[in-house]
Amino acid sequence: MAPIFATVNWTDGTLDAPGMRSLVKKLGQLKQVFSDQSAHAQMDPETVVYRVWWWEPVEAGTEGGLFWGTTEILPGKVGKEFFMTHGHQHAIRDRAEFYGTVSGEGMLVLRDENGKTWYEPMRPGSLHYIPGRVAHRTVNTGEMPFRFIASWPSDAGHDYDVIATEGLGARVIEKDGKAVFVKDGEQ
Ligand code: M6P
Ligand code: ZN
Repeated sequence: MAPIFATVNWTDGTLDAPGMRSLVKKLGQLKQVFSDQSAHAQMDPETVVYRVWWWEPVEAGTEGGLFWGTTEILPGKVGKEFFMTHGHQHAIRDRAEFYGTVSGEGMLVLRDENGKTWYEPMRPGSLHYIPGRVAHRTVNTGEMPFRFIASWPSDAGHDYDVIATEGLGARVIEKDGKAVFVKDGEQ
């Protein structure tokens, strides 16, 4: 087998890998995920919220393989709600994932299949194990770009339906200059 070679810059998370893929998510594509629809309507839909660069050393769907990626969420808010990823659970439900923070500050919001919602603070160096069957989303709670590395199984897939129908059961908003995790139904 030919050697598979890629490099990651551990200081800023940038990745250089063969056939690297990338995506950009703009505000216009994230209308449903933010709660303040009127604030969203007043913002430029072309505003970049986050970018992902990732490496697929094996074909998507391969059982037993792994992917590796860097995500950057820009600083910003829609109303009082901080910029965040769409959020997903894995199409193959029992697949787990690692997140490791490179720079900036954020929160990892998690929701299990029983509807229990919680979060883990993300700071440079923090490492997060996301178990299977747990939906997840990341939020930039700081004033700088927030970057983290992720590694997930190549057959995990993404299921965005849970976010569209039920959300994650909590939101991260700014209150008195601080990022606060507020469960649905709480003030
Ligand atoms: C991380 C990984 C990716 C995911 C990305 C953005 O890099 O979990 O699999 O695609 O975050 O998250 P989302 O797919 O929810 O927009
Ligand atoms: Zn995932």
